[in-house]
Amino acid sequence: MLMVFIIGTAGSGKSRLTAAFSDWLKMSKQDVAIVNLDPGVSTLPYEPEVDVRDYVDVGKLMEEYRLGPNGALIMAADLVADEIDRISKEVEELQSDIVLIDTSGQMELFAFRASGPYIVDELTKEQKVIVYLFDAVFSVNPLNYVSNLFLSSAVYNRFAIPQVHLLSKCDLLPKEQVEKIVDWSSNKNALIEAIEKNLEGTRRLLSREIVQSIYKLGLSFPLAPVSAKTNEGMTNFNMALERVFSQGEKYTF
Ligand SMILES: Nc1nc2c(ncn2[C@@H]2O[C@H](COP(=O)(O)OP(=O)(O)OP(=O)(O)O)[C@@H](O)[C@H]2O)c(=O)[nH]1
Ligand SMILES: [Mg+2]
Repeated sequence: MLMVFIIGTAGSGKSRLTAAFSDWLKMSKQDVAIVNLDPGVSTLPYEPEVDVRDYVDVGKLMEEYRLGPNGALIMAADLVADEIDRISKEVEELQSDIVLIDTSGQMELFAFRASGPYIVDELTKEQKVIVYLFDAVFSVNPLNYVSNLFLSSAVYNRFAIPQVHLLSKCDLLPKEQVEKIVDWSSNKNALIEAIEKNLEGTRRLLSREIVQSIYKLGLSFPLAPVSAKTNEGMTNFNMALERVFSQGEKYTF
């Protein structure tokens, strides 16, 4: 089994991509299952085989402990970690070739609290990959793009497992804009040029230094554009996962 954790900032398209990619894989006769790890979601665009909401009820936590939505979500993330043995048993029983795992809307709950890496470690011992989504509309501006680059490096720093980077919702941008962002992702000079041209003062300085540091660390984040609406880029997404699957832990981006 290849376990694919889909991560990205709130609203970046995780759930819809999970649904669309699962449908696409089924059409290509692949054996796929879905796990919903978002305890806070009310409706999903797919039917998950394993659903964390069967274990944790955020509404009840709010009532019982008089918590606000964010406090309840933090508590829910920790309760999911407590239930990990039972959830893991369900996941292990799936025996699908590929398991798509939709994660919390609020990325920081999954990526930056201790429970996230614990859940990823304990959920399964099968091969794992993180798919990090850059929301296309948000990434048009170099300042936002660099902030996202910084976040995806922070996610890599937390989990230290192979990571694939996608530009989600690419149907919402004109083709030239998509190409420009994809170019930033693989061509440092193009990105630095955009920073120099569009940003000023501290923002320019900080953005430039963040990019230089990321490159100095040898991290690279080539982006593959995808759309859950038009299915553009699904073949490339699948090929990126197959590369991880065949190269295992040796795979770096
Ligand atoms: N046009 C277009 N819209 C998309 C695409 N993917 C997602 N959306 C829309 O973007 C919004 C958020 O999508 P979701 O899939 O719920 O995003 P998410 O990351 O799961 O959101 P949270 O879990 O709430 O953080 C919805 O209105 C989707 O219909 C896409 O590829 N193209
Ligand atoms: Mg979602």
